[in-house]
Amino acid sequence: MTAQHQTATTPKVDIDGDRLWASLMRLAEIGAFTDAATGLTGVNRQSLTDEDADGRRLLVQWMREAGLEVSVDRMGNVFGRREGTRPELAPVMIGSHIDSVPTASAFDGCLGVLGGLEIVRSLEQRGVATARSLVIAAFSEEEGVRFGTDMLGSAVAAGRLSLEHAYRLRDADGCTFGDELERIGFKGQPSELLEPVHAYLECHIEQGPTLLRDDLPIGVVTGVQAISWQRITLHGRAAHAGATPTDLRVDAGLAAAQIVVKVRDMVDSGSYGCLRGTVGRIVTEPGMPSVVPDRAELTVDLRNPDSAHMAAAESELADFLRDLPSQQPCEGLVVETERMARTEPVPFDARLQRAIADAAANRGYPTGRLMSGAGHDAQEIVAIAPAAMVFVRGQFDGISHNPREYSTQEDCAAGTQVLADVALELAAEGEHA
Ligand code: HGY
Ligand code: MN
Ligand code: MN
Repeated sequence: MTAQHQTATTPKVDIDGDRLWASLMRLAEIGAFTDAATGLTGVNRQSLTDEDADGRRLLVQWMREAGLEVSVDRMGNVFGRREGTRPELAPVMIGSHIDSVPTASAFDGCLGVLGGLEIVRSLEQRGVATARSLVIAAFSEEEGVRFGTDMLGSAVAAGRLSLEHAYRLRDADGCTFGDELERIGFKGQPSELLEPVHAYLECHIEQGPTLLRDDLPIGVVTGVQAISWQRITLHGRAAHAGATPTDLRVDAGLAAAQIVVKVRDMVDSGSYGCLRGTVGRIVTEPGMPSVVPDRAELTVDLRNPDSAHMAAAESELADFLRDLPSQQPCEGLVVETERMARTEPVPFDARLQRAIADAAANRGYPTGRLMSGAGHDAQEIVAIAPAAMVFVRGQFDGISHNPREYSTQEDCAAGTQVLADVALELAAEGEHA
C-alpha cells in the first residue's frame, strides 16, 4: 500500500507482545502433553475433541472480554466481530485456526487467531475506532488430521466443499464431523458461507527453515503450493510367516513398502520439479511377527508449487498403483485409493503483499518473499476475497508439527505488529466514500 492509500485518519496501534505471548502460552496448556522421547511439552488439540472444545471456549471467553460480538456458524467456525464506524462496509478479516496435529506446539494456527485478538485488544485499550469492522476468525479442522481433509472449515466457508460433505467425514473411530460438532456444542446456526470481506490477513509461523536461514524475522508469503492427499488400502492374504513360500504370498506389507519407495523415487527423479512426497501413515494388519500382512493402509501427501508437475506426479503414482498387483510374486493383491484432499497452487494478492512489505519496512523489519510449503486457511479465502499472509521466523530449522516448533516472543510480536498495521490501513479504505 503506497502513501496515497494511507489516509490521514489511518490509525496505528502498538500491540502488546507480552500479552500476546501470555495468551499463546495459556492456550497451549489446553491439550498439553509431555513428549516421552524428548521431555518437551507438546500440544495435542485435534479438531472437535474435548481439548479443542476447551480451546474454543477459552477463545470465545477472550473474544467477549475484548468486546467482540461472537458468532459460530454451521461448520463450527468461530468469529469475533468488532464493529466499525461504517458497519455497512465489508469487514477486514484476520484469521487462522486453533486445532492442532497430535504432535504440535504453541504456534501453528494459534499465532494468527491470537494475533488478531491482540490487535482488537490493543484497539479497545486505546479507544481507537476503525471505519470497517474487524472480524477475527478461527476455522474448524484446518489440520485435517482427524477427519482427513485439511482446511476443511475455510474450504466450506469459501464454498469449495459442501457442508453436507464435511458433516459426513469420519475419523478413525467412525465418528462423523457433524456428530462431533454437535457433541462439543459448536454446531452454530448461521450459514457456513462467509459474508463478503474486504480483505483477509493471516499471520503464521513459517514451519520451514527459510527465514531462519536468511536471518529474517518476517516473510511476505507469495502463495501456497498444490496439495494432494490420498489414502491407499491394500488387500493381500494372511499366511504363516515361516511355512509360506515366497511365491505363494500376497504380502500387503511388501506392496506398501514398494509404494513408499516409489514416492521417494518420484521425488528424487527430478521429473516433477520441486515435488515433495510423504507417506505419513502406514499400518499393516494383523500386525503380528509371524503373520504375512493381509491388509495395509497408508496415506500419501504430495506437494508441488507447479500445477502441471503435480498432475503428472499423481498420474505416475496412479499408473504404478494400477500395475502393482501384477508386480507381486503371486496374484491376488487388491489396491483401493481414496482422495482425501486436493488443492491447486494459490497466489496471494499482490497489493496486499506490497502492503505487508511496506508495513514491515516502516517498522524496520527486513523481509523476504517466499511460497508457503504448508497449507493455510488463507488459500481458501482467496476464492472470495483478496488474501495474504505474514510469516514469522521459526527456530530449530523451522521444525513444525513437532513439539520443538518455536518462534521467539519478539518475532511473534513483530509479525502481529505488521498484521495490525496492514489491517488498520485496510480498515480505513473507503472510509470517506
Ligand atoms: O497440511 C498442511 O500443510 C497444513 O498444516 N494443514
Ligand atoms: Mn497452520
Ligand atoms: Mn499445521
